[in-house]
Amino acid sequence: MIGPFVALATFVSVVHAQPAVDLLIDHGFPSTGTLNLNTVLAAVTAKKGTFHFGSTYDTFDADQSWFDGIFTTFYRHVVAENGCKWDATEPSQGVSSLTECLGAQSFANQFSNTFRGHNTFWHSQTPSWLPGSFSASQVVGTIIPQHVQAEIQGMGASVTSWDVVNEVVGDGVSAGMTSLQCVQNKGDWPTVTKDGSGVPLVTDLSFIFAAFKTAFQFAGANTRLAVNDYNTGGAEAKTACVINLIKSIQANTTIPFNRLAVGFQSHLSASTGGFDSKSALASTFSTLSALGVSAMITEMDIEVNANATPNLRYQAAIWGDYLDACLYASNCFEFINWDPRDDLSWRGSAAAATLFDTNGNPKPAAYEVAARLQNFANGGAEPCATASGTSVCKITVTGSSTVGSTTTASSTTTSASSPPTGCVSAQFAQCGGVGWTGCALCAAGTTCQVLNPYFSQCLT
Ligand code: 9MR
Repeated sequence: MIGPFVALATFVSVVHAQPAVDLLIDHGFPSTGTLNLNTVLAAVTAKKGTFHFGSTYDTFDADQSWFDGIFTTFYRHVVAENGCKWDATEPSQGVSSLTECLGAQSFANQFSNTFRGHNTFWHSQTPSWLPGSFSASQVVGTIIPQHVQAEIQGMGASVTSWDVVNEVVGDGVSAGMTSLQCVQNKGDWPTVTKDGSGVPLVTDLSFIFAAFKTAFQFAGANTRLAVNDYNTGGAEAKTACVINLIKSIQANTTIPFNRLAVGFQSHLSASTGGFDSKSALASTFSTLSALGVSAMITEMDIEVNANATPNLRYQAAIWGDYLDACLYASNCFEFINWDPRDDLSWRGSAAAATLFDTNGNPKPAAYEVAARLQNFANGGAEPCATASGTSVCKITVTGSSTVGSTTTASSTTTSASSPPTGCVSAQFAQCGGVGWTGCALCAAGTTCQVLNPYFSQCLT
């Protein structure tokens, strides 16, 4: 987890030894070669009803051909890294300018990706005409509703979710604070005249309610409306704040809980205290589920202390645990990785914080993510919390799940359980792939053809 975001954030990296970890890629799931998630993501979507896995894109990103490829085969959901923020979308008061935001959405459409919106309100990346220039009643009554309406209407009903408010909770919050105290603790516009000024402006939560009311009025019927924040997910006081804030929003806007969501940004570090445990995430997601509220991982990246194999394996374990927390939760349908490769990351190349290296090649975390998706799609048991290290978690892959017999950390199982004999798969049915335990024989006139390591199909 990292500290508050400022334009040029500096980070204090504390060097911690990372534990040895056990991964699915140690147990028969591919750890080399080309990755194509299309089949497995379709299978995950079929199981969960809906599921979106993606990354950031802006129209001004360089290396377009790499983006074209990776958003065709791996990331299948787009969020504009910057193009939908207030400075881009309303550069002059009352003038809606959605060129960059629409450009990112059009890129998504071009490659049959889905698209999510980030964001309609943030104290940062505001246009220069805004903070410090208006009264509380102008901000709440006019400025915010106009902006939210123009952006959400302009982007259309297909947007899967909107970060209606981004980073409105303070970093110095403590247990037991009210939603208002949580938000006032932030000390940024518009609860003060401008960021850090200390002079009160909006003295209640009306600016947040105004944003949500407008979003609800103009968003698509299936679009989830989120409170998005960092250093949240587990038992932190800040997590309690976002949950309480969701309850306040529901109570004051009458937006149904099932249209609301909490976005857990998840800017993490692969070091002790740099991330939440899977059980803590599961507990938080379950609290939200009991309300009917969705949970989403919205900006995942993980800084490593060194770009070396043990660190990258630790990174893979944390990524895998966060993904499993989402996959196995009944209310988590979006998982977004912030920046698609290391040299494009806002955390800098040296942080090696993404799934792909500076040459655009998949890192261990990318293979592990593919494996977790496949394990889930196959109906495999949920792996234990791998980031807690091998002294606590050795993955057990049972015969009834996906990749063969029970294993320990030191053993490797590379093949599926023996497929049943005597059964035949019809044309177009699956007949093999990592973890496949069904029929391996194909109907007459078809043969079992390998489409990717995870999926072989009976084809003519
Ligand atoms: O990744 C974004 C970077 O390109 C921008 O310069 C920065 C400006 O503050 O915002 C980054 O994205 C942030 C996101 O919008 C909100 N959560 C924190 C992200 C990283 O700072």
